[in-house]
Amino acid sequence: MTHLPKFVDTGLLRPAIETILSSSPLRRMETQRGHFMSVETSNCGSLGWVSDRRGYRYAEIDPLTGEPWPVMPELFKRIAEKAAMTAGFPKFRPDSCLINYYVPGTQMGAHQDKDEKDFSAPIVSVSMGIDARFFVLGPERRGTSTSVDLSDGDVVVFGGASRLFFHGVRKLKTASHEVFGASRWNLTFRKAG
Ligand code: MD6
Ligand code: FE
Repeated sequence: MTHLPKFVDTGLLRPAIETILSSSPLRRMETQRGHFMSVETSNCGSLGWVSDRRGYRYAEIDPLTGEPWPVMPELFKRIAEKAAMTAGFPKFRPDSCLINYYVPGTQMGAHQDKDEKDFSAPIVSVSMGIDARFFVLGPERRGTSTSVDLSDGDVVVFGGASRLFFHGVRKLKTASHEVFGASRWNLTFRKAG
């Protein structure tokens, strides 16, 4: 795992996110067990990550709108590819960007990202807004975790051995960011198809 602190000027991303969400709004996805995630989610790119009572998968169509997901902005691609290159993955070409929206009190449980076809491609994550404590386990869900505090503009690249490590986000503390207010955004870029 590579942590690139302050790699992105996130203010530049905000208008693009607003445009995406005006077509494919944020929503809370249901899990196979019938719980709703606390984090709100949308996607852009040719494939989007979805979860419902049938499980997790990538879909070409947004189930909320019945339309394809919004196109991935060139700016997003450039940032993701540059971060991947910096971390040693020069061939990374994302076809999917998952947008997660957190407010204080929300969290993301320990999970593995394994719905993509090719695990040789990394996942690039961009954090915006208030800080979060990201935790990383290993190839199994148990054991002691390593923590990384992620701030606005930080990028994490999960590739190679860490690609399938379990990880998550601890419950967000109350905080406010000058541009994003009491919220955190995370973009994860994937080669899903
Ligand atoms: C988050 N990130 O930071 C959640 N997954 O809000 C992830 O789940 C993640 O940061 C794969 C690779 C990098 C990540
Ligand atoms: Fe993940």
